[in-house]
Amino acid sequence: MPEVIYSLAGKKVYVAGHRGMVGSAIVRRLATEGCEILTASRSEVDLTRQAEVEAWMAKNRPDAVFLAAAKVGGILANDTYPADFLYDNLILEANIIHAARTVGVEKLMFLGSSCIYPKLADQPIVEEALLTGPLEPTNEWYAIAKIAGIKLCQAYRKQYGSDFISAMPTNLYGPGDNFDLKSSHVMPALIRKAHEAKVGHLPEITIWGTGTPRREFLHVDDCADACVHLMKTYSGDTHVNVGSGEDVTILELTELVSKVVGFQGKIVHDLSKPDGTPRKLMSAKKLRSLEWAPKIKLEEGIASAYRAFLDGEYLERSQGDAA
Ligand code: GFB
Repeated sequence: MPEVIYSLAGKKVYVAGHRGMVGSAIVRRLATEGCEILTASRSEVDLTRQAEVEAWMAKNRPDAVFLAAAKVGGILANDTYPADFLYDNLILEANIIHAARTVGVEKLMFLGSSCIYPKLADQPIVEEALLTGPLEPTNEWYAIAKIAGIKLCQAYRKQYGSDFISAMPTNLYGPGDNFDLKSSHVMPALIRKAHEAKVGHLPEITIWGTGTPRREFLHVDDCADACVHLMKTYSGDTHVNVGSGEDVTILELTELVSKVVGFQGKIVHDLSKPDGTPRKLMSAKKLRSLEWAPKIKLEEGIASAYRAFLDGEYLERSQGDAA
């Protein structure tokens, strides 16, 4: 473990987006840090309303903030609701980051996404590849909002000396995921499709696109562990990639999910749906140099996500919600 430069013990730590998959995993992970965890429901504070965010922050005065609130969704939701993905994410991150500086938050972590990188970036993608080429069109709206979040942290660090850092997780999955087939990411969609085909004795499942795109997956509990680790041990201008360092094709993933779920039928393709970016494997070098590595292997993680699905521990949303 590298030197702890910011201990969370005894601190008031606000997790924005605590009902989402990532925020709830961070709340679970923080339980052993000896801190007081602050959360706020949507009825208490609407994060898209500046005055409400400022009033809540002034009243509660957190010492540290994990900014895990976001409008999120899979490839189709991103492509269908560009205004929501751009506006909601820009406004909520600007509100929280600005208010955090105003009330003197000591440390803030902004969470982004691997889609911030150029569509055709060299693989594995290093942090320095940011803003070196055009984005993937299906999610450029979300990506622009997330790039703005990184820039806000850098700008407040430069102008005010605020210790605001950014982490960029890869494609995440796990308990608390969105299993709505129109708006979800690929992992929960495949778990649901394979399960429903198995119990319904259907001969096949349909996946979107060609199955050739490659994606990197990380269990959300590993992601939360990495975020807490970075919060305690990292301070710097540059965002940090948070991934597993390994990727698979969507077809390989479908086969693995089918194996875990116990579905033995055929896999067919809906080619009217987009493939998205061909590959986005992030370099794990920076995070490894900070002495963090994931613990949950893909097959084991899928099994735990499937158990959570069977237990009904999932959120179903119409267009995606807090990350
Ligand atoms: O996870 P996903 O929706 O998002 O899709 P992205 C990944 C790949 O899986 C794409 C394919 O090539 C999809 O075409 N796929 C196959 C499916 N079957 C399905 C299915 O039933 N549902 C879904 N959703 N996909 C998102 C971005 O990109 O990743 C966000 O749009 C964000 O902005 C997120 O960055 C992490 O990996 O393509």
